[in-house]
Amino acid sequence: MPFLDYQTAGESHGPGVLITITGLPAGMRLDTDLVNVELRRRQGGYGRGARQRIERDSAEVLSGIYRGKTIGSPLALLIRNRDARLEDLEKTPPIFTPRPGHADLAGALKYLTPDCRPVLERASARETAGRTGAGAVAGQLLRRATLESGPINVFGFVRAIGGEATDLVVDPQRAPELWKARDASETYCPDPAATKRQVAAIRAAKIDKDTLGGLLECHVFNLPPGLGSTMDWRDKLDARIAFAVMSIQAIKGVEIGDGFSAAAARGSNFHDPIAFDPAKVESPSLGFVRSSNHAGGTEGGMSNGQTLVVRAAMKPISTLLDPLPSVDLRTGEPHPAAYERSDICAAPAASVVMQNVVAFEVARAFLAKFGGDTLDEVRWAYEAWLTAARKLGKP
Ligand code: EPS
Repeated sequence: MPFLDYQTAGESHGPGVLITITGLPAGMRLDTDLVNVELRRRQGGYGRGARQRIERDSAEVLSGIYRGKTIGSPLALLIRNRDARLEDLEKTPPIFTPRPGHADLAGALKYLTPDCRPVLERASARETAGRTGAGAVAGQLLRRATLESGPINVFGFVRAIGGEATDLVVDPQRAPELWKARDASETYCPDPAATKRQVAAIRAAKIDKDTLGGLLECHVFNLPPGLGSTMDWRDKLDARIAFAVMSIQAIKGVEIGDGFSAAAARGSNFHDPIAFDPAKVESPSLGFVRSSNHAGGTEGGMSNGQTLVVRAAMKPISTLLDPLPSVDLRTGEPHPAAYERSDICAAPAASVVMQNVVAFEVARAFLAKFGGDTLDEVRWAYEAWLTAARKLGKP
């Protein structure tokens, strides 16, 4: 049985972005409309540039489906680029003056070329359309495999943009309401007052010919304990999630739970006391409740039955209308960095990417524990394990 994995291919202005997912169980109905909802959400958010008015991202299924359901073979999805002009020399000129903050300089030196174009085409966040598509499929798998006992759901949103933050406390009981508020927000922040401040901050940055980053957050609800592993460092759930989130374009920091602020805490105030509530034994937490969640839902590299909380810091977009000093790679002479069409702020889009890459990592860990050739076998394995775990400690 293959292990759940995926690859993306495609350049920003090439014909499209291709996603191949391997290791999906057979018998899962794939709702491409739901994949497309995530793709379109990723294209949006206040602060996006003109490119997103050209693109109409939607996924075409190339393989892996028979009569609407997965068959266990690799699932290939194609998202076509409308702005496909990579082979048009007039429209995609070479770039010889690397932008500080982009992949341009490191990539040009790595591939021994003064033209940054080939590297930036792949480094571009266009590639995250592929990761969003893969995560949207994984999110469906998670929900379908866990429907009976409380579906695993992943909720990503924007916490702050350019320092304008919401202090919203995410209550899993209010999840549907938060979802609605996020989807009504131009910055994907489920707090209307903070949204207004964030929009104003992006507008001000645009007037100043500048760019902004932000703080993104993701919560995974109904996560059972025991996903990931403490036996091998490569299988630790928190480590895999940190890796996946850090790999999103422009992310410079990732934390789980209290993250960096844990460094200043005392153990007695930090660790989350354990209690047992028999009324919650049927929930994915198996009745083990905590009065706090500083750990962010993982202990020892495994989920612990609490909500998983991940936060990521995104740096400001590196393409600046008022470019920073750089160098012409052909001559070594000083020259302002290149400018080409870009976004002012892509934090809302990145929160969608983050939600989906986290969903993929959770699905990977879920199948590592409960995997089977068919979705039914995955469901049975999960239900059988829940039944056995609920008997723990009972005579
Ligand atoms: C990007 C530059 C812009 C963004 C792009 C990422 O593209 P373009 O140069 O075509 O205007 O729009 O992001 C996407 C295309 C996308 O779909 O997210 C960059 O330099 O990284």
